[in-house]
Amino acid sequence: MTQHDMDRSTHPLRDRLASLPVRPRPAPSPAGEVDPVEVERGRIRNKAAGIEAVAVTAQRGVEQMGLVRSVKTLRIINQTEGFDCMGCAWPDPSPKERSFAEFCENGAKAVAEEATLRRVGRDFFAAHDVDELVGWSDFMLGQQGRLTEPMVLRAGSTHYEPISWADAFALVADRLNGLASPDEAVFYTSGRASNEAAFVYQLFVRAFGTNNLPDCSNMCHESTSVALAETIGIGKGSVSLEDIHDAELIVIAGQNPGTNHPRMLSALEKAKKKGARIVAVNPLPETGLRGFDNPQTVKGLTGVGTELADEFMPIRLGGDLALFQALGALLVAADDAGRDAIDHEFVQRHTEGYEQWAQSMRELDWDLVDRATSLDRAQIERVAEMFISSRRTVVCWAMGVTQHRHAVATIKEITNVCLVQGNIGKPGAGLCPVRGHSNVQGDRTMGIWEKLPPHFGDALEREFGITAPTERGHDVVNSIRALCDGEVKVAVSLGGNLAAAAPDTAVTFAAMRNAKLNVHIATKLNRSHVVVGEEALILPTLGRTERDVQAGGPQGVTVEDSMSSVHLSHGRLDPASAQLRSEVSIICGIADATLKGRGGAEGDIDWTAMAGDYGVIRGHISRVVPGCEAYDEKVHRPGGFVLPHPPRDSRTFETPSGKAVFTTSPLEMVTAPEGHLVLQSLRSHDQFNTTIYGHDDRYRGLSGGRDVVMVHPDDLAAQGFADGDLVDVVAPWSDGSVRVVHGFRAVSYPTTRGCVAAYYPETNPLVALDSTAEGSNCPVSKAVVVKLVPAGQGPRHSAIEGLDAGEDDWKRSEVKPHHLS
Ligand SMILES: Nc1nc2c(c(=O)[nH]1)N[C@H]1C(S)=C(S)[C@@H](COP(=O)(O)OP(=O)(O)OC[C@H]3O[C@@H](n4cnc5c(=O)[nH]c(N)nc54)[C@H](O)[C@@H]3O)O[C@H]1N2
Ligand SMILES: Nc1nc2c(c(=O)[nH]1)N[C@H]1C(S)=C(S)[C@@H](COP(=O)(O)OP(=O)(O)OC[C@H]3O[C@@H](n4cnc5c(=O)[nH]c(N)nc54)[C@H](O)[C@@H]3O)O[C@H]1N2
Ligand SMILES: [Mo]
Repeated sequence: MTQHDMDRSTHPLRDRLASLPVRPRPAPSPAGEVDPVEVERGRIRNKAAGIEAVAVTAQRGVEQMGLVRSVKTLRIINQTEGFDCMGCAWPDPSPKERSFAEFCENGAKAVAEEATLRRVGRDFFAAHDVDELVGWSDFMLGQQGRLTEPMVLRAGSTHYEPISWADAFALVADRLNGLASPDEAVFYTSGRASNEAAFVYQLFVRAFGTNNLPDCSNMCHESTSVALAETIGIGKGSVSLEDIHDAELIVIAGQNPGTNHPRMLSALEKAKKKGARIVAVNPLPETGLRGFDNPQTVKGLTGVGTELADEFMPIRLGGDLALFQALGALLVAADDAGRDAIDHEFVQRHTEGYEQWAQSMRELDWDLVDRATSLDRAQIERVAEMFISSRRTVVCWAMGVTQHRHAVATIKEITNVCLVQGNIGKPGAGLCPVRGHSNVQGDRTMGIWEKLPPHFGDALEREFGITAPTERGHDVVNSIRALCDGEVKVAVSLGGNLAAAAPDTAVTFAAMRNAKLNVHIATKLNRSHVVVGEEALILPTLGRTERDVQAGGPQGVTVEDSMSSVHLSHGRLDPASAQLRSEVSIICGIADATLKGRGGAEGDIDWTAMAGDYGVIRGHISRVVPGCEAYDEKVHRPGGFVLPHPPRDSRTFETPSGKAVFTTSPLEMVTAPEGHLVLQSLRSHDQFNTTIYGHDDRYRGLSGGRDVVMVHPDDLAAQGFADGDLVDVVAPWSDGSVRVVHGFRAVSYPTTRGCVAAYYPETNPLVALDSTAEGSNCPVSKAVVVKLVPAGQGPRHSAIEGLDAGEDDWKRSEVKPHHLS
């Protein structure tokens, strides 16, 4: 076996690609020669945040926004009268408990990227053709600043040129209405879109006639949504911020909060001070998991912070399923031995399937556990004792759990372990999937989903008189497949950067270039805007920091955080350009142009009224979206409101049997043949997904570049490499294809043996499109079997049969932007 199984669909990737037209590759840009990075090594930090974080916040703010604007902007992040930080989905404390500065270093960087004073105008597009821009790094593209006016790339043209809004809408309408079927278009959403934008978008798409609504969630927490819906009847986490504060035991598996959810550290610190114990499960000793210097306290600023994790479990990639089975087995064994380890009353009243699960736990193969986790058995036993002695346990997880082939099974096992101790629907306990994008959960609540729930479709039909499509639409991976196949011809994106965020870069690029029309509603230039087919549009939009004034006056939008709390967000800054339109207004413009000529109910939808006053949209939301009754009134309450969550609120489980479900899953793990390693792709401290803020992964002590692979010193030695050697990273797949990225700096790093780490999106070319999680179709971004070979000795190109695949498409050249000194 060269790679653990790919999805053996009846239509494998190689057949699919054979039909793609071979397009000429763009010529390398003059700056396209990539110099290998010289990574500077610093100390791996013991503690997150502290005074250094304050300094970086100030520096990045001033670089992008200037001093006055920085102060003005940072002051209103996450305040009730200000805007919701777009840095992550971690909840805000209640209005009373909010500090003056309710944001973190990385939230401030996210804001600075949007509120930047840099601009991309028509001169920029006249000076640089699309093929040149493909060769620019993500960092370079993003650093150009905010988009300022609608731009079109006409068929056969090499440069984007200005277009009026009316002509842009007419063009989209014409191409959409010219399709043989509405299913020939896909409509992607990234999780920054507001609830109002998401609602009108999905309404338009369904009125148009398709459920092709892929979203970033398909690459993110989809495994969570699937596993929780099946076991507890709702695909969302069950804890509030207070539950974190009140927990006795908090487990953090597959998550790097110090970088990706820094405000979570304040909550952990609070819990810790109240006596909670914290267990971190991670192949990497991530900085925030160890200690925290709260920059909002004097102690924190002077470095007298809090030690966070009591146990750090250096697990092997993909080992969490085995770990949670082991914990379950130890709980069952303790109960069998007469100890008080299981909440039998809860199990009996509220669950089904316990006996079968408990029996499978008794039969657990401990040798497999050892191999799958590479953890010390004594440590697993210590942690099991922590579970037994805790009456209130919270388990948190993120991408280290969701982006594996057996992710759904792993999350079901986490659920089993919570259910067996009754750790759900009581204070201080529960399941805590930590979402990524600041409104990714809200977008799903508003109906952004390729699987339209029947009750939601019925409600749309009642409210608008339309006939909602019933077939399942395309998720992200299937959208890319359908684009390759030529079945989908128009790709619209509400935010995001699908071409860079999706797996299998060469395949994804080919898919995007096979489109007839790509439409991007975006704040900033990114790679997806230049990896396009025949025609393309860039429609520049207001960001969340900016004032949004419509016919009905100033507008606010609503968002939902990771803990189902919904609240208003008001932009306060002047728009980056007078030509910008809000997301809602752009979507309504497209919808109006596309549908208004139609007879029937979809021709009657009043898009102008919705665009003029978002209160009208909230009225529709209150009648369509479950749990959102009296929506407009409730979101205007200070701090907003919390959506219902039956398991959390009343231990009610809306499963077919009305009970929470114990599930049994076979123990799966990630194995690699001799001489191979397992690679995970993750985020540095200086990026937001595909938006690269800089090249300083400060907590990990790495700076100067991103083409880096972190390897255990013994693995480096075993493969004959020294710290700092240049390598090609080669991924052989079970269908015989080989994917490669070149010239990465191998650095010695304390990761679990056999496991290596490198940054996303630079390593997306290695992830095969068909390698997805069972049950959720989420790309397996955290387990790619690779071999490291000396730089220059790897294959020159990825060999994906049927595709003229070159790594040339993914240039990482670092050219200095003209207006940066
Ligand atoms: N500043 C900043 N904030 C962000 C983002 C950002 O890019 N920058 N992105 C946002 C988004 S969309 C998301 S989804 C979240 C992502 O938040 P995270 O999930 O924290 O993001 P990753 O960087 O992918 O980190 C995965 C973590 O899981 C660990 N891990 C990997 N594989 C395994 C495994 O098999 N088992 C275990 N136990 N651990 C594993 C990795 O070592 C790493 O610490 O953050 C959100 N917030
Ligand atoms: N290998 C690998 N791949 C991964 C992951 C991984 O860990 N490893 N993580 C996956 C995850 S968790 C996610 S969520 C996806 C992320 O996938 P996406 O959400 O598609 O990617 P982002 O980089 O967050 O999108 C950034 C772009 O959004 C646009 N934007 C920013 N703000 C706004 C706004 O307010 N409105 C609009 N309309 N546009 C805006 C800007 O143009 C910016 O360039 O990537 C996934 N891909
Ligand atoms: Mo995400």
